[in-house]
Amino acid sequence: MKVFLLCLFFAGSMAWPSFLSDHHTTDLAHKQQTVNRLLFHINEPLRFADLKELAATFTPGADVSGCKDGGAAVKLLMADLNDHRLLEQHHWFSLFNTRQREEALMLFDVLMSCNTWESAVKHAAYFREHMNEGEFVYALYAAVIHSDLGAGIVLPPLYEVTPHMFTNSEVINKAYTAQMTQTPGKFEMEFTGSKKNPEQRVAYFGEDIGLNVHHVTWHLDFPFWWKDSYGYHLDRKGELFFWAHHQLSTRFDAERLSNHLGLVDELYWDRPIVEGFAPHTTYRYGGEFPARPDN
Ligand SMILES: [Cu+2]
Repeated sequence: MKVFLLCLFFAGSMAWPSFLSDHHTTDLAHKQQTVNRLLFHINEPLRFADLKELAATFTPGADVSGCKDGGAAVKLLMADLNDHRLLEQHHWFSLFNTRQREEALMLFDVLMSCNTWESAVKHAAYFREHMNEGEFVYALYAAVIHSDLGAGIVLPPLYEVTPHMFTNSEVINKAYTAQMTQTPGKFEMEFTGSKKNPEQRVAYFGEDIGLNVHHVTWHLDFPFWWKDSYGYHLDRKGELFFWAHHQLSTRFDAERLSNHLGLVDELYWDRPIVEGFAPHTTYRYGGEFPARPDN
């Protein structure tokens, strides 16, 4: 009987995902690995057995002992999920679409409400399989940055997770062909626009991938939608917003002057923008980023 019980115990501990049962696996390196795995091939189902199993067996809202808010946030999100009100998967996501942002922030609320790493991973694994990928990525990034549970984790640069948003469709198409024909290749990305356009001289600045990922990461550090009820105050958020963008536009002006171009034109909501822009980037699902013709 003792042997039988012992066997049961071992079988039980084997069935429980290893990264949750062993306290050693919630060290920083394993937390980092879990975040990397949650983001790996974001448009495909989870492919790591532990996370896959969690997503299939965990029912958010059923046991709210892992939630600081008594399950308020997760119940709100589950109600919309069960009523099929959430944005489908394989659909474009924009933070500036009010409803889509609302949904992403509902998940952010859930992740912020988790009182342990284990609870956060269970919720993240489940909602990765049930929510729009863009909303999931945004919520996870914001939560890793702003929750105490994410301290020390290095988020992968977004061009690795959503390369379509940083890469010209010309290169993306070549990459698909390379994949389909199993022919590895190295593809140079050109800046957008015609070389005849003088603005092309500063394309290296506006289209710099590192600078763009810095910009989006800055906005994740100081989100415009932040509320102090998330747990702390983002000190001097407006001042920092002005400072960061002033730095960017001043440096852009300096680059323009160095390339025999005038300072950047002032922007008015009610006046047309003269210089058009065709980003040549695409949504993973849902077509091309809109282009703006010259005025
Ligand atoms: Cu900005």
